[in-house]
Amino acid sequence: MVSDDPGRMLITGAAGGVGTFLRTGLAELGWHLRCLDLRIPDDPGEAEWIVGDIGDEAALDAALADVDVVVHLAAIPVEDHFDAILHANIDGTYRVFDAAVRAGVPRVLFASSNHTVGYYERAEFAGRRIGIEARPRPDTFYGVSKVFGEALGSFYHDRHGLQVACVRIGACCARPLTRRMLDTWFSPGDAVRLFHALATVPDLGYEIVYGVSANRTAWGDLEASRRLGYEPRDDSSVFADLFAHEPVDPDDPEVRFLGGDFTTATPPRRDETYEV
Ligand code: 15L
Repeated sequence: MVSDDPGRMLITGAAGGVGTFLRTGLAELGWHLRCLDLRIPDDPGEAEWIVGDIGDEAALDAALADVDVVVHLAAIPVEDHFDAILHANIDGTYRVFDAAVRAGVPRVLFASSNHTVGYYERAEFAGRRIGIEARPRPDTFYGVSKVFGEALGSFYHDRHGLQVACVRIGACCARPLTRRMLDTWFSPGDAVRLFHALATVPDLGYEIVYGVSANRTAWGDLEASRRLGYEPRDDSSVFADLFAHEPVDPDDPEVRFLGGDFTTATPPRRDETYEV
């Protein structure tokens, strides 16, 4: 049963794509939201907004005061040059975990990614799911930063007793945009269901879960997410016809690797900046 008042939640990176889906749906489930981002979006909703960088300790301390759970989404969401990933995703994630402990926040939900395992070949998992026991095989510096976040969460759990769930998010968008996303699609509704389940499940220890819908062709194992209360309702196969005409070349990285063309992504030059 959904509580009328599940509590107070901070979402970092709340103005971004996944952040917008989550803050809208979680507010509908009764969460009191505080949102931290570099800008206030055009559709801020009822949430309290703090404009600031996760690298700014004072902004983080203000954002984390009196919250029950943090959803940490703020990050560069694709490949970039290492220095940019180091600042936003690696150093930034450290700062969020550290501030959570400082503020006494008991639970952090970390937005990891399917790109932690992007270099596995799809053929290896034909007809079965990849579980979290498979060693990480990140496909980018971006994927490496998400492996770091998972390891950091494990450390903060063991050292400080922080409750942590790392969600290996697939493609969180209104509908799959490519054939590969038929496997990794994470519908906005299912994303809200999973994060709500992880935020409310009693006795969360340390978990890594896959964040995908109940797609017929999904390769991410949903056993852990279901055990923690996730009940996905969507399945990408209703969109399969959109891609049925496309040729399937087994040597195409999009087909060959779980991470698709992230395995061939080259970072932009150092003097180029990434625009969110
Ligand atoms: C991710 O981790 C990215 O943040 C997102 O932009 C998508 O590209 C997604 O993975 C994906 O694999 O499609």
